[in-house]
Amino acid sequence: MSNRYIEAFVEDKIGVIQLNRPEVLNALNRQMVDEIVEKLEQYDESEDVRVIMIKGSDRAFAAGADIEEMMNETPLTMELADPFAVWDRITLINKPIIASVNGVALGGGFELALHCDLIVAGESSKFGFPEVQLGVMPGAGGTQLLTKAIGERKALEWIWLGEQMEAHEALKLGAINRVIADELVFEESFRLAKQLANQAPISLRLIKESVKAAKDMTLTDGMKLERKNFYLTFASEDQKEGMKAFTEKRSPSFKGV
Ligand code: CO8
Repeated sequence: MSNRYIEAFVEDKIGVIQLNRPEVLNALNRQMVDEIVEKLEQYDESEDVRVIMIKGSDRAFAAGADIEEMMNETPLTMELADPFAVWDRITLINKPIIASVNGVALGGGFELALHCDLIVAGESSKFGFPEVQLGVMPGAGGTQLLTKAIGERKALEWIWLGEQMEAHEALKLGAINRVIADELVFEESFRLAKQLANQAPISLRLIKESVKAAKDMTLTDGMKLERKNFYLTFASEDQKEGMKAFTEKRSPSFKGV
C-alpha cells in the first residue's frame, strides 16, 4: 500500500511516522489508520528500527476520527466493517512507541497517543475527548486506556465534559509523560527515543510486555511473568555484554540478540 496520509523515515534506528493530513488537522480516516498500523508493524519487524515515534503537525497531533467520513454510518455498516478493530494491532507492537504531540490530540487522536507507550507534549498542546458533544463516545480505547492511566473519577469527569485539557494539567494527572517547549517537542522526543534505542532491545521488549500485563493480570500471575521474562534475558548476548561491560567499567554496546 502506498502511503497517502502519512510520511515515514528512519534515522538513528528511530522509525518516525508523521501524520500528514494537515488540511483537516490530521483527522483520522480509515485509510490513514490502516497506513499507521501497517507502518508500525513494518517498523516492529525491521532490524533497522529500535524505537518508533509518531508525530503530527504544529497545529494538531490529530483532531480525532474523520467526522465527515463517519457521519452517515449505521450500526450495521460499522458492525460489518468493524473499522476500529484494526487498533487492536497497535497493542501487539513490541517496540517502544513515543507520541510526540504538538497542538490538539482529540478523540481518536488522543486515543492514538494513549496507544503509544510514552507521550511527550508541547506546553500549548491540548488533550480531550469531544465525542460527547457529537452525540457519540470514544470508540478506539479511550474509556479504557485513560481510565487505566488516571483512574475512574478523573477519566469520567474528563470524558463526560468533553473539554480540552492543557498539557500541564494532563501531566499532573499522569495522562502524559513530559511537557516541553512547543518548538522543542520533536527534538526532545527524538532524544528520548535515542536514549531508549541505546538500551538492550530485548530488555525493552520484555519490560513492555511485563508492564502492560499488569493491567490485566493478577499480581501473582504478573510476578510470574516478570520472573520468566527476567530469566529469559539470560538467553541474550546483550545480558552477557551488559554485565561484562559493568565489570570492565565501560559502556555496553547492545545488539538486540
Ligand atoms: N474530522 C473531519 N474534519 C476535521 C476534524 C475532524 N475530526 N477536525 C477538524 N477538521 C477540519 C475542519 O472541518 C476544518 O476543515 P475546513 O477548513 O474544510 O472547514 C479544518 O479541519 C480546520 O479545522 P477548524 O477550522 O475547525 O479549526 P479550529 O482551529 O477552528 O478548531 C478544533 C480546531 C477545535 C480541533 C476543531 O477543528 C474541532 O473541534 N474538530 C473536531 C474535534 C472532534 O470532535 N474530534 C472527535 C471526533 S470523533 C472521534 O474521534 C471518535 C473516535 C472513534 C475512534 C477513532 C477512530 C479513528
